[in-house]
Amino acid sequence: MPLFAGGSGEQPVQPSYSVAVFVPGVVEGSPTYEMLVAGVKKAVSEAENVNLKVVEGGFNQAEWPQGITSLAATGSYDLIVTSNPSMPEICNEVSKSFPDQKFLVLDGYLTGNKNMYTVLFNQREQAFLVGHFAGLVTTSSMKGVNRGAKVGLLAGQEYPIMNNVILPGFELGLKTVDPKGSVDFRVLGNWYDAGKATELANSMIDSGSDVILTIAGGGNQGVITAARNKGAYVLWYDTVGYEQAPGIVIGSSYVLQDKAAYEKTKAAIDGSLSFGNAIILGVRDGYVGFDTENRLYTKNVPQDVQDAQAAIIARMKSGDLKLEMPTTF
Ligand code: RBF
Repeated sequence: MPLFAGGSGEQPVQPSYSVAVFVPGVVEGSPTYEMLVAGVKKAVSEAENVNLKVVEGGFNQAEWPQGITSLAATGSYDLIVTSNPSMPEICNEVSKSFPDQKFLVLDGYLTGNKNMYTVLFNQREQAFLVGHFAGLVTTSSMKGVNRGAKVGLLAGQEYPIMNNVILPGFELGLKTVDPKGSVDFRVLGNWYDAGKATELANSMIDSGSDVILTIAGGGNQGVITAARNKGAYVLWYDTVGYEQAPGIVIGSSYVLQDKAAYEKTKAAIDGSLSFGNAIILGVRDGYVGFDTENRLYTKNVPQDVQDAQAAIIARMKSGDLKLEMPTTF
């Protein structure tokens, strides 16, 4: 930071620590990034004299390495915080040119960089739980549910964790309920186009999906629109989403990315974060789950479906059902 900010003659307050958040995309509409920013903000607001800058990197992914480089090149930030599975590699590259820069990367995994700390969530457990619930819904007698056990998954884009962890985890959960179940997997191609998401969701519903998991950022709203028009159901993924569309968003998993962002940023500010480590947080740690408490869930989901979902969650919590998160995808 410049030592003398302003020229008013007042004694400038030198921040004791500076944090930059790089959002690879835009904050609005993406639950995972909303939680990232909220968590870091909370940690900064509780600390004394800590600076925070939030930068939106936009949807052009080719520009992200330059965005991280620009932040590191200022030399002004003690910590750069970011999130998504592509960011550890990008930060690792930038780290080679700025060997003093520290990074905290959420929703990603990388070992072997002494200046980086990564937090990965067990998305295999998360996708399994929501897939299991999709199976219960599609085989139920709930209003609007058709014969057959076809369910949808709409992804913003394809990436290794999506293709090799989330999709298979979702499918495994579904097939645990009905071995004949199938997933209609579609890709939006971006993380913002709600109009195109409505078209894709319409097509999924028309070809037999009665419940759709949407992991598409701002595109998620388009899936709600289609489901509302056609009498289908939506499953939310990163944050508890029942309030998004009561009675339509019928099930929701969550990751406590806000809590993790808060705790790890706070530790970095305190000087107690052990950079060089990569951790994985899952159901048994309390950072991944499926929300069965929300009143819109208990009101709109039939009791037998609730009971069956509660039973699988209990098996995962007790350790009876184990789904390891891979670290190579
Ligand atoms: N998720 C979002 O909600 N919004 C985004 O803009 C977004 N952009 C992503 C970009 C890349 C390159 C990758 C690999 C993932 C992105 N995700 C995004 C997905 C996010 O990291 C996470 O996997 C999902 O939110 C599921 O937890």
